[in-house]
Amino acid sequence: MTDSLDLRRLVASAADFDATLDALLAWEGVSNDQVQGRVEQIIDRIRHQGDAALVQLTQELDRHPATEMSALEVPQSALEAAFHGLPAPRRAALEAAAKRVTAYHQRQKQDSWSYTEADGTMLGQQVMPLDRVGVYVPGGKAAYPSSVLMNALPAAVAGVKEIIMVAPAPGGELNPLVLAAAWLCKVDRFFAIGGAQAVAALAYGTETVPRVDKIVGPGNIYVATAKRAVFGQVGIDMIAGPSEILVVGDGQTNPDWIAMDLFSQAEHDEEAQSILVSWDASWLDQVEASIRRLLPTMERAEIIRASLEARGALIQVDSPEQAIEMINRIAPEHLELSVADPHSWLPQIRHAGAIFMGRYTAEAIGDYCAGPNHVLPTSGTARFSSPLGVYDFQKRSSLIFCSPEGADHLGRIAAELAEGESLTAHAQSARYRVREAQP
Ligand code: HSO
Ligand code: ZN
Repeated sequence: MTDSLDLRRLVASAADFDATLDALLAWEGVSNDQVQGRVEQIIDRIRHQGDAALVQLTQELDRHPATEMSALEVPQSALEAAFHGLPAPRRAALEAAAKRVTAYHQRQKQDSWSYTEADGTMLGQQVMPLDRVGVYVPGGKAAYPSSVLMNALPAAVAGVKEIIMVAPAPGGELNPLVLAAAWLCKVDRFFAIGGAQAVAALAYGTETVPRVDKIVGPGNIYVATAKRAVFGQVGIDMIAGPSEILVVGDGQTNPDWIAMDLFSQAEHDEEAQSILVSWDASWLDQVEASIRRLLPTMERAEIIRASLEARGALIQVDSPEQAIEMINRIAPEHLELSVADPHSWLPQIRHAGAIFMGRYTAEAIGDYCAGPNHVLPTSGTARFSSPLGVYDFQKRSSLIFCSPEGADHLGRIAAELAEGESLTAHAQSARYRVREAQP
């Protein structure tokens, strides 16, 4: 029953608060011995039997009717048809979102750089895009066209030469909005494959699926386990946990807005986490009343309720300073600062995937069309990692050019150190280019 919602209310000054919050934030992550074993078998089959295994596994696991690999590739004409088949407003919204996401990401592009020393020696860094990238798009509940844009567009902006997209097609069915988004992002090839078998095909290549250099995109436990397993053979992005939002409010925002912001992440899945923090206890009461009133009206009421009961909380703190401590401790994927002057808060916020500033900034805007990426560090990993971006599809090579003078100067230093390491070939190699050592 949605009206018997069991909502957690915590007070930060309570004696057991720290332990309660730690337990609430704990996230097991994805790992499971049984899944691990199954995934290893699948990877092995794809490595050794290529297309044949891929077709077989896709038939078995996705109930896809295809009997050969060519039937698992979605032609560009089908992507284009899906795009043109969208209702005009949906197509326009997708285009507007793609344009804004592209514009934002263009700013992230890193350029090569170098500097030249007085003796003509030059040092630098050359930045190049990855050659080929695989983008995994999940099926089922999480088949988000917005994620197609968020994963493929930064790669395109980086200049990746070839983008291969994969998405499972249960029963042979693909989400037309996903295909349309793939067309809009100019994805080079699209395969209707999924699960660990798709990850393995991308990592090792088959007769038909080209081997990629990096695999990005969210997926279920099989996909996440497979990505971990192939890491090293290829690059991977982060392994995403359930979606999270932390809203901090000063008590002046419409409580219904805040309730809906909490719902917006809770509706992703039962394990999503929505937390509200404020120093205004009566406003927390008002938001709680909004939550209770609005929840039964939601299409995904049961998922929202399960998420709020399992992992949600309304937390009363003493002060804005204590709210800031809470933010940095939680290191949320999404932080909403529903306060009068969010700009003044920024210097103190050390850990958050994305910061939504002010009463008018709904987190949902960032999920779709503001411009920044919606692939963000979850489960406290904002302590050490960043949103998916163009930089994830670029790599760097160091550049060193020695002038004859530089070779002389640096050769002496290198030779001295090489001798200290008893590496005489190193020492001699450097010394050959030292002037006085030359014949
Ligand atoms: N909020 C999700 C992304 C998303 N939302 C896709 C809607 N569609 C990432 O945490
Ligand atoms: Zn979302």
